[in-house]
Amino acid sequence: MKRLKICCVFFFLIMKVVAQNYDEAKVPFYTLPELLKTATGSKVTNKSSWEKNRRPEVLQLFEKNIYGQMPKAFDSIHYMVTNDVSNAMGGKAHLKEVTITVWKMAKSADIHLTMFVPNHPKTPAPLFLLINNRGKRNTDPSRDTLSEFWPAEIVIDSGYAIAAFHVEDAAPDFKDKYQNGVLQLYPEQLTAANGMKAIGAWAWAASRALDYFETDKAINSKKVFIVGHSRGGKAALWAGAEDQRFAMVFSNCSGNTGAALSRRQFGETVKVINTSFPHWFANNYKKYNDNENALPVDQHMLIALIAPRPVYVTSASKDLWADPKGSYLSLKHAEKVYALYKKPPALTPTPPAINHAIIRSFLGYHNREGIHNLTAFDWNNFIRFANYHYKN
Ligand code: GTR
Repeated sequence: MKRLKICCVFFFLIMKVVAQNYDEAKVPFYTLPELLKTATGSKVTNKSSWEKNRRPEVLQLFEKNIYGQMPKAFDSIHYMVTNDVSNAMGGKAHLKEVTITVWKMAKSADIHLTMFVPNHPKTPAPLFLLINNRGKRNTDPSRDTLSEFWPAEIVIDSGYAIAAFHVEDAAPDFKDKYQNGVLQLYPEQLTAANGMKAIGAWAWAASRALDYFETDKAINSKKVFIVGHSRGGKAALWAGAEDQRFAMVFSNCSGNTGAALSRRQFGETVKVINTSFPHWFANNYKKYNDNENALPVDQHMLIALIAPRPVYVTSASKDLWADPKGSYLSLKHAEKVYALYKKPPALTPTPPAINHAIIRSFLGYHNREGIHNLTAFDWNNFIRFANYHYKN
């Protein structure tokens, strides 16, 4: 019986992958919603009207229809350093583990942060914060386990601090358990059609980590970069859109409802993601199953919300499920908002060759050869991109 069940699940997964479109010729004709026109039809021609009129509108459309609201209020926040090793990594870094506790209406939620800060130079360090959606071993504070997913040594050697928290603290990644994290502080979200769910909760937690960095003198909190892979990459983009304190965003293989344009329906679609992961997005998003053209936004507008801050998107050549071309097109279509800031990105008209990174641009991109993953190749390019922008 058990074997039959496993076979059925396996068959279902295969069918799901096979049923998706991977043929460029079959991408439907689509028209993207207008980025630079307000709901009342006026044209947006400069950054002040983008910031005052259009940006808030677009942000609200994402909140209402896709990621849910981002609750801002809580009663108090406390930080407790639970482990402090000033000579970690053979003396080159300072390890801190910090528990962030947020209280609201006598309920609390804990987010556990692991971070390494370079010991030299002694100036406040810019920092990469990873939303970790994989095993906790990937961010091992003891460094007994090393992982390319969070290559702390490489980042420290490049002069940056690195930190991570696990998504489970913010919202366990299961449809019947996601409520058991920060959503305990916001129970009204669980029933609202535009309520925050797991991806929103992960982004919310990233902002609480940033609240902590603002109190830590070893960190340059004006230079905190948010990083996420896949589902974490979706949350990283959302965190960057919602919280303008994040100085840069790195979204790795984030695919559908991340960097990829939904209207292309290439690889994973809105219906597939809402069916497999009903706990990720607001209930309203389900209205767009098989109905992408009715969305009042598409994902290029999410990237535009991060302007003028630099955004780096990656794909992997074998990860068609996450639509590499659709991810590049999102960046391309977001360019016009960067242009309002006189920061025209230097994206080529078509996606660059595999393994070629576009670094010297406000919108950066590479398509790494290989499968869906976050690797040292990706991180090395993140560092190059950060060096380019940070040192300028
Ligand atoms: C897949 C999902 C993707 C992506 C990925 C991941 O199953 O369809 O949207 O988020 O998981 O997080 O690795």
